[in-house]
Amino acid sequence: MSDAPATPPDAAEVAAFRDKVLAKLTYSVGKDPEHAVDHDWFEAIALATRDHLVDRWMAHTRATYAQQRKRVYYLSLEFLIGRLLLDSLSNLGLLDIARSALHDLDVDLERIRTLEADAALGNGGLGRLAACFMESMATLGLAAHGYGIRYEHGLFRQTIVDGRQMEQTETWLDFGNPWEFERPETSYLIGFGGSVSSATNSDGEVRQFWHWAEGIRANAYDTPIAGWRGKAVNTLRLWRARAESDFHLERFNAGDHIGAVAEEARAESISRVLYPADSTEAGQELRLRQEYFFVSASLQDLLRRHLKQHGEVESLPQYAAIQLNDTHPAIAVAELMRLLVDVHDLPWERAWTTTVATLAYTNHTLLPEALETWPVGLMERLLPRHMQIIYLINAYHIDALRARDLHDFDLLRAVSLIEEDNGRRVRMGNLAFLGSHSVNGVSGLHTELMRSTVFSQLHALYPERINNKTNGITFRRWLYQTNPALTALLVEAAGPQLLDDPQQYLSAIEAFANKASFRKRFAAQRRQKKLELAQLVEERLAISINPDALFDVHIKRIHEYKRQLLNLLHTVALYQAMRAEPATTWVPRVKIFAGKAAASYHQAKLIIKLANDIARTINADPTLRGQLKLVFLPNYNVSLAEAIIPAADLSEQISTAGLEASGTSNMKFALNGALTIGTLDGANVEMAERIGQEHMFIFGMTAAQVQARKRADAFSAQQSVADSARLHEVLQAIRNGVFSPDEPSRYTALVDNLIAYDNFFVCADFEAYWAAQQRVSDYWQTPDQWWRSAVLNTARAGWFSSDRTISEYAREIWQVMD
Ligand code: 26V
Repeated sequence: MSDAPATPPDAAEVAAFRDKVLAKLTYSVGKDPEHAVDHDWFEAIALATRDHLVDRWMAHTRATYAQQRKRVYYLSLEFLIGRLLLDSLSNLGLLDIARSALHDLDVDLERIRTLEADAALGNGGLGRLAACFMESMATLGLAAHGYGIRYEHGLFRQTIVDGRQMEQTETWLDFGNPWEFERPETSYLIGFGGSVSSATNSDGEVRQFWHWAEGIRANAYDTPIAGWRGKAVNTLRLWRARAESDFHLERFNAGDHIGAVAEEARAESISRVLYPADSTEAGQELRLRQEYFFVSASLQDLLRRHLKQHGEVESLPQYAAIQLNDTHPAIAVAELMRLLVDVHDLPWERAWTTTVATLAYTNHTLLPEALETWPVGLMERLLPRHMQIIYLINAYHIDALRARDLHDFDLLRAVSLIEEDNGRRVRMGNLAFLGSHSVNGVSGLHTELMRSTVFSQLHALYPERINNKTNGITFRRWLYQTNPALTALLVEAAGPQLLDDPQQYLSAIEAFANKASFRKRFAAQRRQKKLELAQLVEERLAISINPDALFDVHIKRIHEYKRQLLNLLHTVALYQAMRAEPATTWVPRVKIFAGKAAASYHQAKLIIKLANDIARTINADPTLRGQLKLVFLPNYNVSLAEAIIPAADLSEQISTAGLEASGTSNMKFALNGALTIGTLDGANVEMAERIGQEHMFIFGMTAAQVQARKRADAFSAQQSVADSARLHEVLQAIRNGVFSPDEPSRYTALVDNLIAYDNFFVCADFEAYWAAQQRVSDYWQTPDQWWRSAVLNTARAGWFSSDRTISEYAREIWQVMD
C-alpha cells in the first residue's frame, strides 16, 4: 500500500484521527507514547477506527428498527475473516487519513497492520465465503446479522518440520481482540440431555416438556462489519460457552471444588476450538454440541428481537430470513419447531409453515464423507425433544407422500430423514431440505449435480426448491486492499466510479487490453508484486526465486480431489525433461504451493511431505540452472493468500470434475489478472463462459465423463500408465525413492494405490494436463498475448463479485431487495 493518494487528506481530519489514536493509547491501552511498543499502537489505532464504526453501526441499527425492515440472519459455524484493520479503514474511507496521521506520529501503518492476528474461524472456502458475504451484505445496505461461535482457538497453525506438517494451537485472542464488544447482558441458557414428559392442558391439548439435565450459557460478543463507504455497519454476533454460574456455585459451596471446575471446563469446551477437518471426523458429540449450542442461542436471540418489535411469532417470515450455511446449523429446523410449538404455543401445522417460510439452506459439497449424519442414539441422548420432533416431521412427510399415492419403497427410503443402512442415523441434508423453502448450490454445475445426484428424489418431489447462487468474492478485500497499485491503474483507466460499481465499470478495462502501453504497466505492476513475494519466500524459506519466472500457484486445503498430486507429477515430469535436455532453454517456472491438511488425513499429509521432498531435490539440482523451483509456504491463511494471489501468473484449479462445488480462489486470481489452468469444474465453468476459454487453459475429463467412467468401474490407471511413457517414468521415480533417498519406500504404497485405483483420475488426466501446461509455456513466450489475456481476465471478472451473489440471494430467497 505505497501509492500516494490522488488528493491529500483533509488536515483537520488527519489531526483529529491522530489525537484520537493518542487518546486511545493513553486511556484505553494505558501506555505513554514514549514507551509504546508496536502492538500498543496497533491496539490504539484499531480502537480509534472502531469509534468511527460505532457511530454508523448505531445509525444503521436504529434505522432498521424504525423502518421495520426485514432482517437477514446468516448462520454459520465458520467465519474466516482474516485481519480487519485495513478492511475497516478502507471501507470507512479513512485509509489515507490514518496513514498521514500515523506518519506524523512516526508510526508505519504497513508494519503495524501485520501485527493483527488473523481471525481464522474457518477451514477454507465455506468460511471465507461467509466473511465475504458479511462484507457484501453491509455494502448493499441490508440489515444482516452473522451468527457463529467465538472459538478461543481458530484453525491450527501449520509448521513444516523435516518436510512434514505439524499442527500447533492457534491463539488469536492472546493479545485481546480490539474489534469485539462483549455483551454480558445478552446471554441464553442452552439445554442438553435429560428427558421429555407430556401433559394434557385444560383444553385437552397434549404438550411436551423437555427437562434438560445440563444447562450451558451462551454469551454474545459483537463485531461491527462495515460495508463500502461505510454505508451500513452490520453485526457479527459470536457466542461463547460458559458454565451456568448458579449451578457451578452450588457444587463449589458444597465443597466439590474439583467437580465444579471440571464442570466449568466441560461447558466451556463447546467454544474452545474450531473443528479442523472439512470432510472427515463428522459424527462426534462435541461437534453436535457446538452445532446445537450456537443454533439455539441464535434462534432465541432473533425470536426475542422479533417479539419485542412485532409482538407475536407467526409474522417471523415477513421480518426475518434465516440462511443455513451448509448442514452445520440444520438442527435449526427442529429447534425452531421446538421454540414455536413448546415455548410459543403454536399448533404444529402453523409452526411448520412458519419454519419453512423462514429458513433457507445452502449446500457446499457433494462429497459423501462430508454429508452430515448423526447417530440416532446420540441425538436421543443429547437432544431428546429434537429427536421426537424429527421423527414427527418424518412421519408427516412420509404420510404426505403416501397421500399423493407414492408408495415406492426405494423412494421413501431415499427421502426419509432417517438412514437405516449403517446403524440408524439422522440425515441433516434431508432435514435442511425439508425444513427450508429454498435449497441452493454454489455454482451452475454443482446445482445441476445436486438435482441429479444426492437430492434427486427430493428434487422430484419439490421441483421448485433447488436453485443456484454462484459464489462470489468481495472486491474490496481481494482487489482494493490486496492490490492497491493495480486498483490505482484500473481507476486511472476506467475512472473512480470503478470503485463503487466494479461490476459495471471493470468491463471498460477491456478496451485497454489491446493497448501495449497499458499491458506494459499491468505487467510492471505484477512484477512488483512478484518481487515482494520473492522477498517473503526468501525470508521464510531461504529459497531464492526468479521474479521473471512464471509463478505457477496452487493454494487451498490439501485434498485428494483438489489434485495437488497431479501438479506434483507435472513438476517431476518437467524436472525429468529438463534433466534430459540440459542445454535447452526452458520457460523458467516457480511452482508455489500452500495449504493445510486435516490432522487425521494421512494421504493429504503424505502429499505435503512429497511436495517438500521434491522441493529439496530439485531446488538443489544445479543442472536446472534455476529454471525450476518448488516452494511450499507454511501456514496458509487469509493474510498469506493476500500476499500470494496478486503475484501469481498461473492459477491452478484442477479438481476432479464434479467434485469442487464452486471454488472461490479461482475468482480471486482471475480478478488480479492471473490465467487459470483448470478443469470444467465448479465455477471454472462459468469463468470460462464469461472470460472466454481462449483466455484460460481448460483441460481434462468433464463431470459427465468422470461419472461414466465411475459407472463402467474402469478405475485402474494401468491403461493410462501404459499409454504414457512420461507418466510411467514419473511414477517410477517417485516409487523408487528418487525424492526420498532417506526412506526409499516412502511413496511405494501411494504410487501402487494410484495405479490400482486412481480414484480421483489423476493418471487419467495426466497427459491432458501435461499438454495444457505446454500451452501455458508456449503462451508465456508471447507476452503480448499473455498480458492481453491477463487484462481481459481482470476486465471480465466483474460478475464474480459477492455483491452480485448477495443481490441474488436478497431478491430471490430473502425478499429484502426489489
Ligand atoms: C464439513 C465438515 C464435516 C465435519 C467436520 C467439520 C466440517 C467442516 C466443513 C465441512 C464442509 C466443507 C464444505 C466446504 O467447505 N465446501 C466448499 O465451499 C466453498 C464455498 O461454497 C466452495 O467454493 C468449495 O468448492 C467447497 O469445497
